[in-house]
Amino acid sequence: THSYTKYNSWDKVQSWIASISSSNPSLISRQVIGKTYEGRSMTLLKLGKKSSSAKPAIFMDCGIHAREWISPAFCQWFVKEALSTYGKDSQMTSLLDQMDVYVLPVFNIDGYDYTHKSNRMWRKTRSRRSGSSCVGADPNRNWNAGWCTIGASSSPCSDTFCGYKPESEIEVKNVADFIRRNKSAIKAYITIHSYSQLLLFPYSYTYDLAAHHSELLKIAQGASAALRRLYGTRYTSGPGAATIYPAAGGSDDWAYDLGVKYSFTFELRDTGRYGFLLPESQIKPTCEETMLAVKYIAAYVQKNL
Ligand code: 0X9
Ligand code: ZN
Ligand code: ZN
Repeated sequence: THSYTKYNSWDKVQSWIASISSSNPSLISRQVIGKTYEGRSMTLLKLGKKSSSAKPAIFMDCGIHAREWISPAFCQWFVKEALSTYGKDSQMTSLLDQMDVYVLPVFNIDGYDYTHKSNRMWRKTRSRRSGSSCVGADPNRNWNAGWCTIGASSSPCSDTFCGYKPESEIEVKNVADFIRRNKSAIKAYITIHSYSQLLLFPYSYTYDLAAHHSELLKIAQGASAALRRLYGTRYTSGPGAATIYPAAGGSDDWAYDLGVKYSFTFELRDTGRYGFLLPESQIKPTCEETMLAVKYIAAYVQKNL
């Protein structure tokens, strides 16, 4: 059975998606944006009060990397909190009245399933191609943003394989197509990874500063401060290249260059003691503190529509 304080298997997340979206039709709806390489449906949740006019939106995905289990746990937590605090928390109420929040609970479903059944440390997709016995590409090196120029590998066996071409991974193409189709509505892109306790923004494919560098830094620092207030967890904010490492083909840089100005990558807990194997006892505190940072960003975006 599904639990917000456990790492749920894909089967459990899938039935949770079905039940939560039918439980509250006035605040949540779902749409399939395509299938994964292995044929699983990628279901996107849309949170927000229905409106007669077009609403601006925030897009958030979790689970780009298969082994980063705290990430899908956060997306599930976010959906639960949004639904249960709408009408009680003034910020959440105003956010969902004015904007839609798209949540993709698990981006790399095939990889996530594989980490539950075969190899806990798998990172990539599970695509195959004739000519190589190695499986998968890194779905955070496969976007068309300085693709495969730095911090990515053209070797199919590498964990940071950039793929055969930009958007060669069907999961990346499905999400990129959705964001392109809804480009005029989408004002912010948030992607959740682990671990290292960082709040990153463009660029990662170059050391050049983004045109909106100082505004993005200010937002990231404000969000990190809000997060820290709950349990004292320290985050570092900055552009990807200088803060973690240069790495091209990432979703954050792609969304930013498409015109989504507020583009952020979270690297959740911890700083390496447990790494990807973050104990389930840390799901609740991690999600509670991360909510504060995501809500900080959402409030900023809302104020600056
Ligand atoms: O390397 C990554 O894709 C991310 N770190 S992780 O340990 N979760 O794999 C950082 C992504 C930062 N953004 C870009 N490189 N575009
Ligand atoms: Zn468990
Ligand atoms: Zn990651």
